[in-house]
Amino acid sequence: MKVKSKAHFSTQAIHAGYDAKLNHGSLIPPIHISSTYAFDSVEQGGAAFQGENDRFIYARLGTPSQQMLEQRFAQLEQAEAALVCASGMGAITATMWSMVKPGDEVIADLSLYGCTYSFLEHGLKSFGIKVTYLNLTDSKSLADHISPKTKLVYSETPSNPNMRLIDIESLSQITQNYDCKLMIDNTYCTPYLQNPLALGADLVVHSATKYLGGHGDLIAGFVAGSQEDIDHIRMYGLKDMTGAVISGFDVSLLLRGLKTLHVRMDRHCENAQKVAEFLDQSEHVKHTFYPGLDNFPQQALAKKQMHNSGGMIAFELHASRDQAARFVNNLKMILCAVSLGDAETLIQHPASMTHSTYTEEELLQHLISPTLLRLSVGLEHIDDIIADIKQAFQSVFSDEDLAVSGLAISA
Ligand code: 4LM
Repeated sequence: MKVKSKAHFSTQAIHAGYDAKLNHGSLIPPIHISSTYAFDSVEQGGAAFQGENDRFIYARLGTPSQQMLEQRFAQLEQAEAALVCASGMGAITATMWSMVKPGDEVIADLSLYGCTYSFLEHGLKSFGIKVTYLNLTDSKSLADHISPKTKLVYSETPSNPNMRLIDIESLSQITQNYDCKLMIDNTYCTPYLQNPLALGADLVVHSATKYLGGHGDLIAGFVAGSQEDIDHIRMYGLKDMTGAVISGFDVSLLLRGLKTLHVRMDRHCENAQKVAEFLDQSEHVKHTFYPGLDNFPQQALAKKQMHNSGGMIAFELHASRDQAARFVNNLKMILCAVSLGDAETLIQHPASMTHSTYTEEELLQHLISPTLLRLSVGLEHIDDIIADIKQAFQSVFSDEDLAVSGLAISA
């Protein structure tokens, strides 16, 4: 079946870019693992290198498997083109290296995934690129700061780990007046819940390791945008600067994951809403950050730019850092692990784990609370997820602990 781009999301996720009839009727696309591709002649090979024909050349420049996945993903992200990479960091670094040169400025939001922050701080900066962190939840801060030297504005939304939202449309109204790209990390939402390009962003990146793959069995990334930008990132950032090329086997796993993205995301959202409501009402929880809660400070923006609230929750307990760690250690079904978007519910302590690339001082400057916990709500039965959290509360918040912390509730 040939799928038109106006087909529904779920139909595209299953069919776009592939025609079984052209592949011996094979329902599942073949996996291409060849590293190199033979030509009929030197002349044909030379023309391929000049971009004068569409022959495959070498797997670092693309394979039939990658091409098919990229076409499918471009449709899902409502992009002209997409590029698949060996990891989310591969996609982010291949894109950034392609877009900036010494003397340029990158403006990034304050709160970023730890390795992205580390790349900006220890990678780009050491190559003579100025990096400025602004609180981009306030788009005026961008308007006040942006200059002709600013070539890239970068943000996650929601941000990892603290669930701050960035108004993509407002930022794009500012960046479009400059020779500057707006690049959004859409990992937390996936194209099922948020479409940054339709809101005015120029480039969207993903860790496909998370919800897109969805089963914790692959590492991959995507960047999507205009054909011109993606061609440039492929031929420069990916081919020459990072070489972060995905294997054919992982392409196949990622195609399998994408087929069920819409079904999984619906359940992630449903479960996360219930877990967030439970946490929000618990006497042991100081703050719950989840866009689907009425007390979420940016709920209006969430409703404007997200189609649902997602599967990620951040929360802080009425507890010391040690007690928070004991709470995590006392969970029985929920696993203490980094990564997110898997079928399994995962919890972690960003300050010690995913965001340990920030110093203690930087965590505070970048609005990442050292006692924050991050929960990736999985696909288990909701009652089992909540029961596990309840029993861990009980084992940590014994009467004795509450008395010591001064939080004992009088009967
Ligand atoms: C984690 N995250 O948070 P690869 N962008 C965002 C991310 O959360 C991540 C990446 C990019 C976590 C990994 C351990 C918003 C990763 C980087 O890990 O390179 O696919 O993606 O737990």
